[in-house]
Amino acid sequence: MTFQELNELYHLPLFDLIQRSRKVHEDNWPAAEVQLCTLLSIKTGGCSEDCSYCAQSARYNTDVVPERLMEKCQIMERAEAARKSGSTRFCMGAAWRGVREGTQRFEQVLDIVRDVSKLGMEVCVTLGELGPSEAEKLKEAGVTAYNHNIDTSPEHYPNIVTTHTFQDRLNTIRNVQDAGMSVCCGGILGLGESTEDRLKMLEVISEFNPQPESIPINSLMPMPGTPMAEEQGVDVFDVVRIIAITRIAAPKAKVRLSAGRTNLSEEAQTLCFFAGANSIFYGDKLLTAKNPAIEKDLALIDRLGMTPQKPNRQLEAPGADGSRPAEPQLA
Ligand code: SAM
Ligand code: DTB
Ligand code: SF4
Repeated sequence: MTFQELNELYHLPLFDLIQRSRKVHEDNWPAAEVQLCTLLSIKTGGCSEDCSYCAQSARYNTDVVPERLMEKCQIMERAEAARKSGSTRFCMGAAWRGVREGTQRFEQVLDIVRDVSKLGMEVCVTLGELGPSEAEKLKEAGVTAYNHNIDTSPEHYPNIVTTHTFQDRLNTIRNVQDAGMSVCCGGILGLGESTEDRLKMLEVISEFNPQPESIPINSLMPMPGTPMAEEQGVDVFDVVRIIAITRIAAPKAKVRLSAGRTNLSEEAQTLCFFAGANSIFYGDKLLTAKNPAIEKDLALIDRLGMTPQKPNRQLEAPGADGSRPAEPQLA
């Protein structure tokens, strides 16, 4: 969708916008389903990058204690527990700039993915930058989706990160798509961006070809010690609006209400589901930050008469028609 179309949606009265997004949701998804995804930080902290929102960057003095890559047996325990608790997607995150073929750590990750993928859940990883061969190897090992967020607009990106570029992010996404993995790509609200930046981010994401299989919408969780520590929270109705617009712009993508749910009331989360969100991170921890308790989430889902979504390991990217999509490029 173009910026202009997104901007028109943004300026609709909230009820009109939600009415539209609800219709798109109902035409494309079972109305009351929510996907439960478990996150695990398999390599925490000590990252070389300077993403100014991130507690895991080695450049800032945060509460995060850097750790080595977790042992496979521990990861398997966590993955099995996630499956038992009803999760259908297991997402492993590493605080790395990226991974390179031939390195020991990449081989270790491939080995972990091979075993986790035997559990039958969707397997998502987020390891930073990938080249074409790394993407192919991950796909072969059993990764179903790769998470790589663009986080904000191309224009605002250099104010947030200086150690890699927005185009670097797009290149990785291209490599993931070419290797046949689904793309999970979204962003963060609350990085000091304007509404225009938020809509420009959605313009880029919705114009990927194929569109992402899932779009995480994070709200900044201000991390002590980072340059974003004092940022103001995002207005709840802005979160709802962005979710509704994302649903309209990418009808077949899962829209994931991601970081920041601990700051949203149950009523606000309900409005987000009504506006088009159909996936959450589930489990009391995100990567380093807090998330609502499992029992609370299950109780809310039950009270709303919603049901957890079944896993879909095929994960055809929305609109994939077999043709080679256009290169994502900065305008
Ligand atoms: N290093 C990899 C990368 O940058 O893609 C993977 C991990 S990184 C922590 C994954 C995503 O988490 C970021 O792109 C960002 O959207 C989100 N994130 C990180 N810190 C956050 C925070 N404090 N608040 C909200 N979202 C955050
Ligand atoms: C995404 O978009 N959000 C998740 C996942 N992808 C990897 C991460 C949220 C991280 C929140 C801050 C933290 O836990 O440190
Ligand atoms: Fe590193 Fe990813 Fe955090 Fe950036 S967002 S500092 S790349 S872990």
